[in-house]
Amino acid sequence: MKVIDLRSDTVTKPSAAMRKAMMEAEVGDDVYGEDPTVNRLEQLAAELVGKEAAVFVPSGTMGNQLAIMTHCERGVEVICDRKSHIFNYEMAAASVLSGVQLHPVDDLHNEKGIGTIMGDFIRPPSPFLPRTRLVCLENTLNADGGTVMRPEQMAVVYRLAHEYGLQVHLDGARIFNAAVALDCEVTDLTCYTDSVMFCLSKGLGAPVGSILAGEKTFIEQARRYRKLLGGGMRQAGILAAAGILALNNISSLSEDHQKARALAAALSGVPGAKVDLEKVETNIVLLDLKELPARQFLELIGSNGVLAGAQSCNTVRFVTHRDVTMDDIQEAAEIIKAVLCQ
Ligand code: TLP
Repeated sequence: MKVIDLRSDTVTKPSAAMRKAMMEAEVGDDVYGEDPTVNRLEQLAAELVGKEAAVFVPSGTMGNQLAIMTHCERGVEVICDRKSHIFNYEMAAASVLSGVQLHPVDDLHNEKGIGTIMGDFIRPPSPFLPRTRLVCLENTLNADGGTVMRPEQMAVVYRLAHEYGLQVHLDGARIFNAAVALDCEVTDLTCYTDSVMFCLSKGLGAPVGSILAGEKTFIEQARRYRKLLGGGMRQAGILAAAGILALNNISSLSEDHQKARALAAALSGVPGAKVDLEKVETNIVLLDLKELPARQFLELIGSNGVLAGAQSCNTVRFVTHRDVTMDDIQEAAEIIKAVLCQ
């Protein structure tokens, strides 16, 4: 049976060109800093996001956790959005690995939240309170349906954070989706951050790998922590070669956004479910199933060849990507509608 896999953009497989580049990659021992392909990727990536330096890491999770570990000492607090990946999907790693406390904020990413981080969430000096050290933003915000934070919004957080002596880390797993959706340079967004993580392994199509970028001294320390966590990868040029090619796929992310809009449009108005078209800004579609449990719905569409993920008890997530075509999307929409109408 044909399968249309919309669980995540992480399911994208390396192209033939990537596999060839991987096979032919010039490699060395990256723990000694001697892998020319990794070095090239790190340099390209740092330039792309407008930072001094970058380090290649096995996953987005490791990139975010290295950032937290490097920015923070034990016992401090990190402000993040309640919907953020760092708070919900990283296995409490910030507490386990860095000994920090995450302080989740509702709607950190909109105007309302930007005001409240100042008023209520940055701790005043006190012998009883932890010190606030870092603000983590996420653009696009995955669990909100891939919504985009605009440069003006990021600027407000950045300026306020710096006024209070805090640093700003961006979980930019899908930052290029945000830049493409906003039709701006990625540096128009990353300039309002002290560090940024982005994933090569999602919509950009690399099989493995993410980047953490920031100031030179910050990346030097993060590199030490990468080794501490077992992320020193030796002849990683084989992976970096695919990562370099993945950087060519940035502009085509707009096609993934068109596919998401097409899916959302096809599903809008279907009985028994609701999709908020205005929130479909990038490559993620959230479908509110109202009464129907997400698990039951996923089994039904799965048995007809469409895969998606549960976002909550009654909400499912579809993620569009380069390995599904517009025809696949129309086919998936028909299957989903048939399941909802039965
Ligand atoms: N997200 C995955 C799942 O973990 C939910 C997905 O399918 O979307 N930040 C953000 C915003 C992410 O969406 C992800 C992965 C990560 C970090 C972590 O990246 P990896 O999976 O490489 O550790």
